[in-house]
Amino acid sequence: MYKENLNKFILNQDQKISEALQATNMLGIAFVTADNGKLIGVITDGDIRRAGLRGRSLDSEVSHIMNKDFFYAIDETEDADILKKIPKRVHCIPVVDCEGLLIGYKFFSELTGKNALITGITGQDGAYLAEFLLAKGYTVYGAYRRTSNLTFSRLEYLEIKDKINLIPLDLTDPWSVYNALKISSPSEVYNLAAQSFVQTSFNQPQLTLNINTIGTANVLEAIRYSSPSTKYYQASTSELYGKVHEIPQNEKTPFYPRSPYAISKLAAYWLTVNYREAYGIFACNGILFNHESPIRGYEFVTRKITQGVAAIKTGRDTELHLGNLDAKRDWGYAKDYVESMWLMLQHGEPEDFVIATGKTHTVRDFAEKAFEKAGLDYREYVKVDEKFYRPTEVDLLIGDPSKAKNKLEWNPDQKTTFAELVDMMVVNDLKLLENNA
Ligand code: NAP
Ligand code: F7E
Repeated sequence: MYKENLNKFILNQDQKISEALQATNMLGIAFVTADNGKLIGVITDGDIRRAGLRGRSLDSEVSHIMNKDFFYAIDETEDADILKKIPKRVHCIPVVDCEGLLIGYKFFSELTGKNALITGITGQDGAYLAEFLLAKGYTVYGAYRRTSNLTFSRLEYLEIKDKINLIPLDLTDPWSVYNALKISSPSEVYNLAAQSFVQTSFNQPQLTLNINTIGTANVLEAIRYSSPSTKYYQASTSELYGKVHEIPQNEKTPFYPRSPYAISKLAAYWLTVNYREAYGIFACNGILFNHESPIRGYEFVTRKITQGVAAIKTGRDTELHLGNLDAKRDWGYAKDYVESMWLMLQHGEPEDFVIATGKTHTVRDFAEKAFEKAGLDYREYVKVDEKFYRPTEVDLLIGDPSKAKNKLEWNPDQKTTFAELVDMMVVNDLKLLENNA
């Protein structure tokens, strides 16, 4: 019964469903995955015509999966037209393993590779990444946590709030993570949510570990059990290098974390590597150096400085209290950096990448430039206050982004410079305070 009308072809993971359908000229389709969840072929049609799998053919009985609930009519047309023609009751497609056993269902949109789930959507990077993915045509699901004073101000600032499907999620609650995956059925997950302020991690180490480490395990577990072909981005950090062993720092530089934040992110880094190696999940660490913007949180030093400059310039304040002015950071622009997150998940193999400008500046340099932009001399306004010192400091960070340059074609030399970044942030904060006069 299977020998007739046999259509053989291999569906490559990057192929669009429309191409697959054109190749088969079929009415129904089931996708076949390997043990690690990767798509390796298809079985076509409600009549159980069989597709070959990398030259091998299936021997087992598969007819039981092709019941009429998953049968639908499809033309050889563009995706949007296909979608319109699918009967309403069909929401997903059966997925079978190499033995022909049903192991789950995939949403149609998932197979077209267009759904992305971003945790930490209310944060700086979440907002810029959502803007970037929307422009690429993705359906974006943004996960936010319940707070008493919920704000989507960054999404409103970028005028994208209405374009995002918002899902409640707390990274520390495994079922909410699982549920978010179920609702969004993503082909890519960007795990950006975190307790991200280093200073706070010294006062709230357990909370930091819970969110950043256990939270990461929760996302990876949910992917492993419910959606193993979903690609995963982990927001790793230059803080892993801490007391640096090498200058500049690259993907091979040993880690020496210097705060509970960095330690929590170190475990999350290794969880990501381990799920890649143990379960074949397409999981990448982006080791991003500091990146800032006009929507950076006010507690981080760059925004604290630019807001301070604006407050002094507009007569609202007379001094700015800072901690260690000698700390050196490799600062880039957040909007440039989110592109690299996406590039990592489009790369042929899951790997880890350093993203940095390759240049470093002291906090003093930043303050000097920011005050200068407003026509002020920082030495007259900046006061050093030891309460902003950290118990253990990261003195010097400077990244070597050569691997990202070569393999992802992400080139910091074509991105926003340090001087442009400082200017942009000062101008924005001045405008905000002037408008708020
Ligand atoms: P951010 O502005 O502080 O945003 C953090 C996000 O995480 C916020 O949306 C926050 O929600 C959310 N969040 C915190 N706890 C959560 C929980 N328990 N459940 C769900 N969501 C939670 O940070 P960012 O600068 O955008 O950074 C994004 C990621 O990159 C973070 O993981 C950070 O550690 C990492 N990273 C940042 C940099 C950088 O320079 N920006 C560099 C390297 C790595 P609320 O709005 O409710 O607080
Ligand atoms: O501190 C010094 C401070 O808080 C930068 C996070 O996004 O980037 C960020 O972590 C430097 C430190 O960022 C003040 O001691 C001086 O040396 O802006 P920050 P961070 O700690 O580098 C990494 C890559 C992340 O992953 C994190 O999530 O500035 N500093 N005076 C000060 N810092 C603050 N916040 N406030 C001061 O008054």
